[in-house]
Amino acid sequence: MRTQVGIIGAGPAGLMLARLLHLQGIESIIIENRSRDYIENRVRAGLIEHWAADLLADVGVGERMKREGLLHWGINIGINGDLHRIDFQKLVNKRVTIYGQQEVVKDLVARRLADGGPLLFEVDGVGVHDLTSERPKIRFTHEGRAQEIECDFIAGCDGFHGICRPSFPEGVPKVFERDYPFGWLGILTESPPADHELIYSYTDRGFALYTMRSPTISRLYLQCDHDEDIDNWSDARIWDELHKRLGGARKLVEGTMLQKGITPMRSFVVEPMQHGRLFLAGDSAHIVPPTGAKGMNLAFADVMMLSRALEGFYKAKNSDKLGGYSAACLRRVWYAQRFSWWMTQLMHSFPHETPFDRRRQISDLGYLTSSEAASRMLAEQYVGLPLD
Ligand code: RFL
Ligand code: PHB
Repeated sequence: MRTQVGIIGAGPAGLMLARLLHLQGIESIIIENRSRDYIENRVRAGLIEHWAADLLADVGVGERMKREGLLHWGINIGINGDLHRIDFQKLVNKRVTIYGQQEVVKDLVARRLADGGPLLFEVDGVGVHDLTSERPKIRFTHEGRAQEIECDFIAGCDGFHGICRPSFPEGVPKVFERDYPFGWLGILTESPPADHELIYSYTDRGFALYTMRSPTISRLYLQCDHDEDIDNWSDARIWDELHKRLGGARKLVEGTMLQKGITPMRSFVVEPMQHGRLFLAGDSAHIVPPTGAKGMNLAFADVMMLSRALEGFYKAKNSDKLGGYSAACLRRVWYAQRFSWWMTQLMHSFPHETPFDRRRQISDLGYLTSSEAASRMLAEQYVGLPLD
């Protein structure tokens, strides 16, 4: 096979890139190692920044999001049960959209198939080759047959555990990372949300987040140990802890659990995000802890940059933007890293923390929720900085 851009991974990054390229008349082939059913039902992100929701609508995949997504013009910050609202509308006149990542993926897959594909599922043994030549290649097996795609460029959109980042030559990439001594236990439940907007709840028992997917489905997270075993958490124990960390400020209605799982918390960046003709985008290049709700949004920002750079190459025969891709992405990536780290250290309890540390967090939260300047600083970053 032969194409202009070979895309590895059909997550938000790979699917959005394919759509952006299609709109510019640039060909691509997407390969994905999981099944369509698997990627369309993987429960992950839920919060879409203002510009990213506009992007989904602009590229023609926003119709269902506009119908089913929830527009939020603020969030609540709980400090040991006291709720304080941060009013995005007043502070920055922007909103965020609540709409599940798996719904975004479904909409993008449907669009891709309507565009005529190609999108190959359940590929195996993927490898990338000749990255510094003008004809990089992707080799894999599909339906039992060995395949090769000869490309002009390869987009590594294969997530944190993919094969693209490890294909950089040893010693080329620099890694910057931080692990956190806790994880998030997340549940999806058939019950109405505690509030019509999100509640980020700081408590002496640890952090909890009360979010949602619809007026009848809640998505709830509890800070837990980083090596926690989900089997130690019965449904009753999860609900008990969620009630306690909400602190009586709102009523939490219990319902059937549709899904539960534990997510580790990590900050990670690889620099540069490109090697030869391989360009990384999304989680393959960086991971943020979910406290700032930035991961999927960053994936969209990367592929916007990449599609502009590829457009420059094909339409204006200019490689400058391709050469500057990594540097252009990393500016935004580090803003999001800093914000996500800041939200995380502000909201969670840490092992070995001292009473001084707790007082400092409470004072930080008090300032954040009472100073208009501090609230605006949070709001501006939370709704998403504009794309360069
Ligand atoms: P993905 O979604 O991991 O997609 C990568 C795809 O590549 C496939 N793949 C391969 N395909 C072919 N060959 C191989 N060798 C391959 N190896 C892997 C995988 O099967 C997969 O389909 O990466 P992408 O596209 O970069 O998207 C990133 C987002 O998924 C991620 O950043 C977000 O989910 C992060 N995140 C959030 N982001 C937000 O913007 N807002 C949120 O509210 C938010 N909440 C969250 C989150 C992530 C969470 N977890 C579970 C990590 C909440 C949680 C709990
Ligand atoms: C979600 O709705 O899953 C969600 C929202 C905000 C976050 C993380 C996850 O910070």
